[in-house]
Amino acid sequence: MSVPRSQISPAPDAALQTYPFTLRDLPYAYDALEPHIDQKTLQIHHRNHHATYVKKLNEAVAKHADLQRRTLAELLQDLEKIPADIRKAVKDNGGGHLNHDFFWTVLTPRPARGPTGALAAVIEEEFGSVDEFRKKFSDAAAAHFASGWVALAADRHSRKLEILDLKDHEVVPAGKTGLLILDVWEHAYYVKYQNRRPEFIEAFWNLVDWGHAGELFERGAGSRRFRSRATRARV
Ligand code: MN3
Repeated sequence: MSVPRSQISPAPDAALQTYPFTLRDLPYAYDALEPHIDQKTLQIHHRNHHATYVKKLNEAVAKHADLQRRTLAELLQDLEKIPADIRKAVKDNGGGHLNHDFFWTVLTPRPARGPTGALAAVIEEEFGSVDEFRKKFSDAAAAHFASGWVALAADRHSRKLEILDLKDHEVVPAGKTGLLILDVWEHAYYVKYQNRRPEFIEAFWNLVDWGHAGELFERGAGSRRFRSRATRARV
């Protein structure tokens, strides 16, 4: 099941990839997130689970040449336009590829203590405090039934932050910018934590790359509008 090293290559953000989709190397070593995420789990998660989603996505899109120039984001945005014979495969494996590619960048061996700048201001405004936000996000992750993801996203229309509960490999919908995402499939934690998902969620907070989340917010969420609202609220 494991992927030969040669098939792992640098590639653009999965959302921008077109067929054939590729598995990016992790931006850190497999043991770099110890003790919070153990080496064995991370290796299996990336080189077996994530790699399999990429492989199955490629197998599906290989059958339809007309889809091969579309980016992964485009394929997932318009699932009704995907031929019925591969729609579920694209949804599940494309979503799996996109979410994992995002998840790896949410984690870092050298985390900051918390958010700063505009993102910190908006989190404080919407949730009361960063601790309150963490508690809400953790509760959503612990309560998620069966396999899925929990994400923090900025809605570009309502200009609100939202905690999203995503089933299976549902992705952050168009119109929202994902800032954080947490994998709560059992394969993400079972080797080390078994059924103790809340311990894994606590460990996650020791690895969050808040700098990256802040950049995503600045770049993608119309943060000027968010910021002006946060500034007004403080005056
Ligand atoms: Mn996973």
